[in-house]
Amino acid sequence: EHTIFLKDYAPTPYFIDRVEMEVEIAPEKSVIHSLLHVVPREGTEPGTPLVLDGDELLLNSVAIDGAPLGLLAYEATPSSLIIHEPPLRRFVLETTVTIEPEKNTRLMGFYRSNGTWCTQCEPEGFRRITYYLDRPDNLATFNVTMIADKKLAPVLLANGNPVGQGDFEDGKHFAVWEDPHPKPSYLFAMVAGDLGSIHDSFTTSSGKQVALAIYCEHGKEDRCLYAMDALKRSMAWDERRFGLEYDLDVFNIVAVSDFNFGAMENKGLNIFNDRLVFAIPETATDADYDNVERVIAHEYFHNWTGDRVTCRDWFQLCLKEGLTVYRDQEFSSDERSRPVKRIEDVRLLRSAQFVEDAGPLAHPPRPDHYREINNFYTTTVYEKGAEVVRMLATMLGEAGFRKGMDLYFERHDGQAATIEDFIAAFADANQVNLDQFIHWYLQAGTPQVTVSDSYDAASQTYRLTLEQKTDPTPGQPEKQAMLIPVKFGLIGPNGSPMSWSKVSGAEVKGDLIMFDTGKAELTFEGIANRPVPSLFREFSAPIKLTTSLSAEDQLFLARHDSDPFNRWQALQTVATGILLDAVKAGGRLTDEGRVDALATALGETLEGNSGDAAFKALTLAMPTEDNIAQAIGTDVDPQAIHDARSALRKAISNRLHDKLLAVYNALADQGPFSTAQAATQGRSLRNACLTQLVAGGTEGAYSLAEAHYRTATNMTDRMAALAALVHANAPVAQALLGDFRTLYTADPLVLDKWLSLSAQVPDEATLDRVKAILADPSFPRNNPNRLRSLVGSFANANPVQFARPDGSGFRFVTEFVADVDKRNPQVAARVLTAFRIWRNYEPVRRAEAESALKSLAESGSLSRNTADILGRTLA
Ligand code: BAL
Ligand code: ZN
Repeated sequence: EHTIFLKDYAPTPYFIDRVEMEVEIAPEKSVIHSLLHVVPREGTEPGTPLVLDGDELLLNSVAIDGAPLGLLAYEATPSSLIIHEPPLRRFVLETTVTIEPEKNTRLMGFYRSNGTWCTQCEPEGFRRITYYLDRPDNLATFNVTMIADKKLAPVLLANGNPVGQGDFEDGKHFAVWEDPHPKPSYLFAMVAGDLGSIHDSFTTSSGKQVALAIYCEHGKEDRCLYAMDALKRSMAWDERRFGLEYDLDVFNIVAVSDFNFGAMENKGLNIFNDRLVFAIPETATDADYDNVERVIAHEYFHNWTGDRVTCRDWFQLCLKEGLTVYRDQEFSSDERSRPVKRIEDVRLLRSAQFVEDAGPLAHPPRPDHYREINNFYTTTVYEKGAEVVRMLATMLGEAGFRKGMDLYFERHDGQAATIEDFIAAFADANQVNLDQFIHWYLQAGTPQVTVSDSYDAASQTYRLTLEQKTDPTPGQPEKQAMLIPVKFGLIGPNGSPMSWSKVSGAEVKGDLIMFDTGKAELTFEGIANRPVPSLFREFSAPIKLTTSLSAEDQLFLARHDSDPFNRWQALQTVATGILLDAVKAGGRLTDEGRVDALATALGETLEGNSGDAAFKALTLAMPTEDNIAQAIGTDVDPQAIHDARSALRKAISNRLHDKLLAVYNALADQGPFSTAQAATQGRSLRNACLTQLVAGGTEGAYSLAEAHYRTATNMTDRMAALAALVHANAPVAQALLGDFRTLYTADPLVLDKWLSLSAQVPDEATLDRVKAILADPSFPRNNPNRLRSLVGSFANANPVQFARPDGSGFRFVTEFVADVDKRNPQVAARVLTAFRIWRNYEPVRRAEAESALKSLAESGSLSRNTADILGRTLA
């Protein structure tokens, strides 16, 4: 039912190349008057109807070239406006509709957030504003006149450049915006409201002045300064790295408090969830600052990868998203520590995308069918999409990658393109064949690479055998071998790199093995001693690696590998081995010797010079409970995992106590707050030491953390202490949570941190506390950030309480989904994805999860969003 297939793609018989809109904004009702300049496509037969999309629109009038249409000439259905026999020449279709932004709780189309009128049109929201060809392959220029009460909405913004404004006598005023760049409707935006703002400017490399502004609720202007700084750095970076300049006179950003996405790249008018704009030390953590910088950059970079070159259809979503995530990752890497950024990105990939790829919601970065496109704004499209682009860059090198990007823009600027177009640009610019590579876009599932090796001293040869296999995923029982770039090195006994006289068995280009078959057996000649291989340096491909390396070899890599990612990875691998054995033993550590060896290596990293402070902080973080669950695969018992991980962290804490405390104390004097790298890294290492000390579970550590919380002068330190105590379920945690709530009641974004931590307490009482918070009449039931912070955190970040063996955690979440679905299907469907792991649980929890999901299915009419996720989850 209602499945859309890529193979059915066809251009529309008519297209719209110019839109003139007049929007009268008023409380309760807004009226949209649209002039659509329609052109029949060549070959369109006479009598072919023009079918426009519409959703929850009240149609007032329809005319063609100024002449009203008779009732028989058109038909308005709940989802469309059909013009039965339009002229077979260029004409202007004129419609007037009424909409009710105040009643729009889906937050799709034109809605009101905290008094401000704003839009969200991607992917299919524009049809909730006016009848239109609401699909990404229709590109038009837009002229928008906005009219509103000047007191209620002194600020009137739309896409493009401001070209007119004025006052009316009745207290209303107007503004006219012209966007000269043809764009699809999903990039349309309008904002009207009484907003504060900050202003700045940027001069492009060709000398053009761009006026920059960020708008927000009055009184929060100072919280936007960091975002403005990030914007200017992003603009400069895109010129430096890709030669891409901005192309309008103004660039506006608006922060709103009710928003389904993180942010939206509307042409010249980015609209943001305020949590990704606001950052001051008192309310934002360093992680929040990073996120603001990353998303400001991401949306800005879309101006070229998304807006100037857009997607032909929604199947191509990762054409703009994967590429733009890759670009924002590179920006952050250039601005900060590259190895640290890479480790953080891989952690996210593994904890979110690998899980998605291993479950019922698995899909390729470019899917070939969907029921509800909103459900494809996934970590696979975004993060795996970025990994695929990264592999291209790894194989082609920075110069080759740039050549491909340049050709892509040369060929497709102003067009709606496909993944094939994108890959062709890289293949043609570099004269390489990427036919096999494109399978990364078409095939779901995480390839598993298994490696074994042997060394023959007599012939001085070293053999490396690689095998790849990808498990079946929904709709894809058979998998092809992928082209996997393996960045590698061989390390000799003294820790230095080894070279070879000859290699055979697979194509090796410099430090890259092009592994493109099911199995490859490489032979390296001229190897004087047994080497330890370092494979997938920088995590050169999004795969799961199994090697036959011993814990000793891994610890050798942790000490000697020149690649920081693999030094970190080696420690994680050793820890994972210990944890898997501990889970088997019901949550107890079984091999104290290996724990000692791991602790020693961690201690060396902590005290040594082999990485910056943030790198050291990352090495101290043990694999997450989700990581362990994933490594186990089936019959998962989250309680045993939790116990095993707690035991390992405690053991490490005890063994490293003095070192951790010494580093903690040495970093005590932080000076005034700064976002400079040395300062943020210092905080991150100091807080990682504190967290690790708290994991030891001693009164002393709890007191230290409580003092850290109480004396903190910034949110990073305050949250770090509170989170450490919450995750340890320390007795003082509840009192401090209460204190935190009292301190920040008036600040919704900080309250989100409280909601999230309250939901993460690993304690039986948490579920009842979460229910009580949600039932409080003052809880903002329609704000996506609040709902996600509370229930999203419970479902995704409290594995033991979500998966309570009595099923009450599951039922709480499915009942929540059923309720929220009535108002905001996107939020409901997103929370429901927490069940994508349900089949991996041991039988008791599995049965409870299934029963909760089945009750949801029987609970009545669900939105298409939620029904789609539920159907696939249960399939
Ligand atoms: N396009 C939706 C928000 C983003 O990915 O930038
Ligand atoms: Zn994006």
